[in-house]
Amino acid sequence: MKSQNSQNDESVHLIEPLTRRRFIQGSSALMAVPFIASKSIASAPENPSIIAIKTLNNNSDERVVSTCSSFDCGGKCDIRAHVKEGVVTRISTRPDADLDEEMPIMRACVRGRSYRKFVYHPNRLKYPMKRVGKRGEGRFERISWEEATTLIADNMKRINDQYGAASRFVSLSTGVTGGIFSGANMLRRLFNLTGGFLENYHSVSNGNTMAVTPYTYGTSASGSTLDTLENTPLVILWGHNPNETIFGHSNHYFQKMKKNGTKFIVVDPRYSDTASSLADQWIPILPTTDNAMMDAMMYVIISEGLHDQAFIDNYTVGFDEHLMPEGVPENESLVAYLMGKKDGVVKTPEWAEPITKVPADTIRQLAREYANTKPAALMQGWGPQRHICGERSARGATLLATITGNVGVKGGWAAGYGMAVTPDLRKTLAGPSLFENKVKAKINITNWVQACEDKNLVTPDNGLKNAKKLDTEIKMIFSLAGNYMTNQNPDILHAAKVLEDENKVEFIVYSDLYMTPSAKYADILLPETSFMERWNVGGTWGTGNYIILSEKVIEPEFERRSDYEWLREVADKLGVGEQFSEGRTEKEWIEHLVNDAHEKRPEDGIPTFDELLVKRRHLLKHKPHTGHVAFEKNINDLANNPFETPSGKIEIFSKRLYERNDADIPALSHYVPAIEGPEDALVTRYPLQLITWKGRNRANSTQFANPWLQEVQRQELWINPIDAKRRNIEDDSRVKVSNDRGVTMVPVKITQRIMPGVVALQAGAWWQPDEKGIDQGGCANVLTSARSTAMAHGNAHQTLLVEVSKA
Ligand SMILES: Nc1nc2c(c(=O)[nH]1)N[C@H]1C(S)=C(S)[C@@H](COP(=O)(O)OP(=O)(O)OC[C@H]3O[C@@H](n4cnc5c(=O)[nH]c(N)nc54)[C@H](O)[C@@H]3O)O[C@H]1N2
Ligand SMILES: Nc1nc2c(c(=O)[nH]1)N[C@H]1C(S)=C(S)[C@@H](COP(=O)(O)OP(=O)(O)OC[C@H]3O[C@@H](n4cnc5c(=O)[nH]c(N)nc54)[C@H](O)[C@@H]3O)O[C@H]1N2
Ligand code: SF4
Ligand SMILES: [Mo]
Repeated sequence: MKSQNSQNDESVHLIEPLTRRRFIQGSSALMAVPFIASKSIASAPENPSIIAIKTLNNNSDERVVSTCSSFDCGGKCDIRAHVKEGVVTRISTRPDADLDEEMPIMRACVRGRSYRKFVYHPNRLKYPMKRVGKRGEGRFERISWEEATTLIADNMKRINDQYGAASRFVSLSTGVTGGIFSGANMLRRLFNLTGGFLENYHSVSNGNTMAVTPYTYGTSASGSTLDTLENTPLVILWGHNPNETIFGHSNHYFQKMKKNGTKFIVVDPRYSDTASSLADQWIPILPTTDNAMMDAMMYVIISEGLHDQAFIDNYTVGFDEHLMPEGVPENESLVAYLMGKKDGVVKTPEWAEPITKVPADTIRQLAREYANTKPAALMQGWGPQRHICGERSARGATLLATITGNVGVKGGWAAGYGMAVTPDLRKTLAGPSLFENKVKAKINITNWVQACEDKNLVTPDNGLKNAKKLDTEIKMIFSLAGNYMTNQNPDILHAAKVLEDENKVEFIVYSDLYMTPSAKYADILLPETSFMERWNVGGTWGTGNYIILSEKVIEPEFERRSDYEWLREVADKLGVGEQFSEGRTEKEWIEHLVNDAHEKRPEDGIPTFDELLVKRRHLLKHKPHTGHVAFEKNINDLANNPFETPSGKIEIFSKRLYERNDADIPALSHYVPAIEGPEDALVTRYPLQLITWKGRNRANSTQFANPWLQEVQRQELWINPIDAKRRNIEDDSRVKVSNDRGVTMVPVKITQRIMPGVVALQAGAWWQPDEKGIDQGGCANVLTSARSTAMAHGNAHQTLLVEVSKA
């Protein structure tokens, strides 16, 4: 292990006071950020060079602490924090000596390498604060923790008494979801101890595909462990960019496969980093038209006899008239649809070409290649399912995998949701400790603004579960480690307007490390510790197979406290302190949760806390380690292992969806033009489709303010040279991107990496409204729509039309 802290590494910035001062005063990137309140209140009194002096004085030996972050970042890496005299001076990552063939490399990405700047940023919140201006203005004053926790406890009680427990809401917060312990979950526990709260469901990340994949396979766990792809000759990455999204370390496996000769094809409107590093072929496609290409591919495969008839006969329903479920009239099968038996339209590549802008010959070639290569893996990312038609495209690919016999076969891939059966440790470890919620009604996360606005806007038809109506509006919001009240939510301007009205939501508590755009809507703003200042256990994404200790590295500075710590005080004030904490510190809770899972679920191979801490160097594999092929059991012995669908088979045609009779979620997944897609009449006013992607320099909006990461990739609008020329737009100039919902101003990058007709912004840039309310930060969510998907009622951030003009 290296222990030398060389002069030329990144810590130079920290130990050289001049550089540091220059960075604080002169960084234009930071100046652009709305730090109105934090400038004077949160940062001013402290001398930022304290850290610098501490670092300069040190002669003592360096300590290297193994840890990991708890962000929802796609991975979970082995981070080594180099600590001298209580200060992190450098970050390194998993050394060669620790590599393990059965595991991904888990080396820090560029964000991980920059964690130190996230933790030691002068603009980090330092003290609890209380709003003084109008809500949303961002004016705060410093208060004591005693005042903060008293105000919180009093309001929790008052609002409960006045409006009922269902008026209390926990906002989406993924900032601390990669760990088994989080403030948001402990808040749920406290709410449940004092009457309950309004829970939400639906993952904004993957909820649409999670909801629809079971209509094909009976379950959403359609993924295999990635090691099983080792000898796969062909991988099609469909709207999938693991080079940037990490995605359970997929890229680790893909790069190895690439070296061994696997061919990669990427279908994406953008020439993504994954396309540039992996792809033998890039197929650009207009967003929301994926199903048209899938339909045409299936047409080619079936009309040329390349489908796997034996597989179809044995394992599926709905392929043709012989394989239809009872009680469905003629011409509803897949073959009937593709041959145009009902609508007279044969779904040829020539039919799909003008819709998708993919040349017919390319569609034909891809269809033949996919069907002729055995096995082949068509793997979907989640960008396409975050569209209004996301349920259709997620299920569409499962039909392609099915008719080519790539399901349940080593080296194939079932498409759809794509995570393996690996238990989600983050949930299962935290789950049992939450107590029962007495409020049974649940809203979809997409309903939260409506539920603040007017309780009657939320109905069973648009997402309400377990109740016919809501009894009350949301009157109190806690957001602990999320930026979803504004920034990450679609149609920000509408959400902000609702939040500004203090007669609607009466009390908002927000904890973060930074004065984010959502923080400005807080009534009480709390400075949380970072993952380096507390204990946790990180769990990797669903294709991974390990948990990793997130060891506390440094002591918190200023008045920063973990959410759990202040929640304990609130619990005391509400008279439930002992039940809430059971006398445990945060670390003791984590020990308890891990040891409990170790005892109660021996089949998962979860270690004890001690093993994690000492014996096996902070990191442990759990089952299934490797070798899991989704649906292999069902395919090997269907009689004893039927699929969990009503028919017990793979459902190409879903009778359940047929009976639902909703044109937006048809029984056979197929192309339906999307609202605000390229066939919408709105294109006459807003001719460009805008998509967002998850870029390498932040996890959603987390680390947006990290100056090192701002240098990695600036926020800019990608536009094709053809579209730029039509608008007389010059490279690097500022442009205005607009639609009826909002406007954002951003520099432009003219590039062939985006296809004509489509523009793209990286997701997660901070919303930075100027005096006139016009965003100057290139934040896509001032433009996105809060429309929700047909069945899951899920978010559809990706589907929208805009126009771009010179600023
Ligand atoms: N670096 C980084 N990694 C992350 C995150 C991050 O913010 N930054 N966030 C994490 C989180 S929370 C999540 S949920 C995952 C998300 O992972 P994904 O949802 O898979 O990531 P996205 O970038 O949204 O989408 C993947 C690709 O889909 C493409 N795409 C968009 N629309 C369409 C379409 O209509 N058709 C096709 N074929 N392609 C389309 C985009 O151009 C993009 O390259 O990533 C995780 N990993
Ligand atoms: N246009 C568009 N919008 C999207 C998406 C998209 O692709 N396009 N993706 C969607 C998806 S998949 C997701 S998951 C959501 C994510 O939306 P959010 O859940 O809001 O995630 P972040 O934006 O990362 O915000 C997390 C916040 O937690 C803070 N934080 C980090 N660590 C800590 C900590 O230890 N304690 C506390 N208290 N705070 C901490 C960070 O500073 C950050 O402000 O966004 C969604 N929004
Ligand atoms: S941000 Fe995620 S992927 Fe990057 S180093 Fe941290 S844990 Fe790993
Ligand atoms: Mo996500």
